[in-house]
Amino acid sequence: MSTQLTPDILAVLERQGIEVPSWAYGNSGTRFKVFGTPGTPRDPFEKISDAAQVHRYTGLAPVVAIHIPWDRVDDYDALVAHAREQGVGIGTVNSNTFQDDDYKFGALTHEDPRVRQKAIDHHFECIDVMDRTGSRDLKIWLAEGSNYPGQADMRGRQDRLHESLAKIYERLGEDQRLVLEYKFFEPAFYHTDVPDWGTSYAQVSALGDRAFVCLDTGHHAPGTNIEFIVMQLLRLGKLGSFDFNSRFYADDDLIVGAADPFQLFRILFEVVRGGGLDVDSPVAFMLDQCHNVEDKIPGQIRSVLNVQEMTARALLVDREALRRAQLAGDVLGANAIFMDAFQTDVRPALAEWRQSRGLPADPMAAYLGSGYRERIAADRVGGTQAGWGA
Ligand code: RM4
Ligand code: MN
Repeated sequence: MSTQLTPDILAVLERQGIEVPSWAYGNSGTRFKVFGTPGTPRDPFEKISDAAQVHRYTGLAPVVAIHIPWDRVDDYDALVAHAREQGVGIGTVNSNTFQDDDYKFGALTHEDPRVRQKAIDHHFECIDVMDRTGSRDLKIWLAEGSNYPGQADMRGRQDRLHESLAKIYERLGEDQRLVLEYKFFEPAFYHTDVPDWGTSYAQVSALGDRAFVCLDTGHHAPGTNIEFIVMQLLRLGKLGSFDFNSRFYADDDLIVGAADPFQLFRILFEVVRGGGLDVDSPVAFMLDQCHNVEDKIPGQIRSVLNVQEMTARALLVDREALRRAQLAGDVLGANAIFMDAFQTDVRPALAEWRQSRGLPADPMAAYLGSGYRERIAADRVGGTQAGWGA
């Protein structure tokens, strides 16, 4: 076994689990066109079967996040049993208040108490689902804001958001958590009610210890130093989860580590530095991606491997040497230590380690050779658009 990955590093990698999103397996697209893929899942059960393939070949994706109502089923016990049979579990439950006419001018922030209550009730339904699936986290992303200056009372909306979130939070069980995701724009183009980590932090801090921030890597203005936010939230004990993806322009939801591998490295270095991979870490690592033109299961396999590879590289940083260089004011020396780890190819060592644990050295090739893709293409006719159209 190569000595590059020390037992300490392997111990961290061993317990790494990345939650995959059920919606990544359905057809998705842009507002211009949604391209169909042969074998697209027709229901939440089939989405879970597909997600389980990712875990089967990588050992990295033991949990599937679901989205309500997209993944609403009559029998959640059956969904849990199905997931278990496939070797995975059900993780974070995501709420959805962005596809109902009533929510045109807001949901949890709406001026009308009836609409607010409807949105709160939807979250109560999500908590009921969590009780059935044994999920820990309720993740809330809000599509709320306004398009024109003067259109909305931004201050009043912040107050109503707090009141609505407090009602939802109160309903959570002792072992359950609320994570609030921010996004700087879209679908609203002038103001957004939870645009940044500071707003999310202010809102969750006002709720209590079991409320955290969710950081979606695609939800910042270009040029934002995301690893600084990671550092700060870990420092404050309020980083609850990541939605990993990558972007060139806006919220592109591309494969994590594809657009900017170095940024992923910098983020994961701060995760390591801040204890985000420790045994008792509160951080859930999730993907939030859409595979519009590439095959979905291979897209997810690529994604979890990207996270694993970059985690390994982040763990390779010689932090003691780095600290010495920092204290000595050795600017280029410190930077060189950092870059050395980033430039290290860990793929052969990871393949070897994977094999030693009974996993395929090359998960992508193993999946492509398994015949699963051909089987679902033949078996499933009339797949649904498992995301945006549902
Ligand atoms: C949003 C946000 C959420 C995800 C939806 C599908 O932009 O990132 O996390 O649930 O998309
Ligand atoms: Mn997200």
